[in-house]
Amino acid sequence: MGIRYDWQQDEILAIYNTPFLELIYQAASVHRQFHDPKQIQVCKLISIKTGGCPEDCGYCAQSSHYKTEVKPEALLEKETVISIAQKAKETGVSRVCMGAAWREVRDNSQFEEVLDMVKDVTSMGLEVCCTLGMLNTNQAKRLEDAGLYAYNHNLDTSQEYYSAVITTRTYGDRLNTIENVRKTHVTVCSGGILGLGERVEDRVGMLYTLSNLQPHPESVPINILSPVPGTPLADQPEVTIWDVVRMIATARIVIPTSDIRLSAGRAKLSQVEQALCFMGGANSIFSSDDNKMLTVTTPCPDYDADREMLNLLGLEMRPPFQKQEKKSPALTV
Ligand code: SAM
Ligand code: DTB
Ligand code: SF4
Repeated sequence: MGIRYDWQQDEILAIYNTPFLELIYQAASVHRQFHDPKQIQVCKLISIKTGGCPEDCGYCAQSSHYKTEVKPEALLEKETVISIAQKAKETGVSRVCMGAAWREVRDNSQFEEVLDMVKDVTSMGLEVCCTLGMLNTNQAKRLEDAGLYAYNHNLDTSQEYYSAVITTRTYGDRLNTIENVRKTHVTVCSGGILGLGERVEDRVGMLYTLSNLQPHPESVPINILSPVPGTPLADQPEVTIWDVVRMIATARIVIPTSDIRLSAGRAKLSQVEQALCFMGGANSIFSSDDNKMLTVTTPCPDYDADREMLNLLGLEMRPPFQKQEKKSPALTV
């Protein structure tokens, strides 16, 4: 089957509801058509600016609207970022993602510092991703000029459910930033979270929007909510492993050529559960040396544990810049 940009919601729902073993078989087959199933890309997150965010995302430890254990910190020094990236590179990590708890990028000295970090970490031979909130076209172009490989901007859930989770921006704002990134050669990373109290139709709705973007986002992170005390979504029921694998497998089938990243919440999964996710088409993980994703509220398995798991499963770490899309086609809109 080829790549489609016209998936309908009822088709995606039917895939999601396929009997479990049939679903992972189909997803594994699609995975083998477009990817080397032995390879997993290992990424390292760096929170370059933690906490104090003006947005009210109902799941987030870094929003200033909620009282959580995360306290605002200053922008990291470039030297600190480089030394974390260096250590990550030595362990086989091929992509570094720098996150800032900002509503949007501003044209100020902090942005200049981030551009400098992008330039230096890129020159170490690593794929660099940034997630800095909303961007205009000019800011996207400046990141491109600094060498940025990818920009992460998640849709998180369906258009219909979005306002139940976040009120300080709209789904349209999100799509607009993704469009601005698409006017450059920077690749797009966009996915979402399971466990926000959404219905299956909202998971399908998110995949509907992502799979109808042309080109598809080259990277699709699937996060499992890491409940943060003090946030409105602290007491949501846990997502089952069956739902996690269904979501990954459905994403793999409708967005076949992209990387599907098993992201936040992986620390809760056993090796067997993670193996099911890889079988269902996940081909990337985040790993860490400090046991956290961006903040202490969300644990992350460490490099040693992940090396052991990959060895056990006979999987290898993908080197940087292996995907043929490398630089996505810039859209002239
Ligand atoms: N401020 C930027 C933004 O929102 O675009 C970037 C950082 S934000 C932490 C990146 C993504 O992390 C969010 O879109 C969300 O999908 C995910 N995330 C944040 N908190 C989470 C949590 N508690 N559990 C799971 N995923 C989470
Ligand atoms: C994404 O979708 N997941 C990563 C990355 N993009 C930036 C972040 C997960 C953050 C988990 C929340 C925390 O660490 O506080
Ligand atoms: Fe801010 Fe991003 Fe957290 Fe939302 S998810 S509160 S935008 S850091």
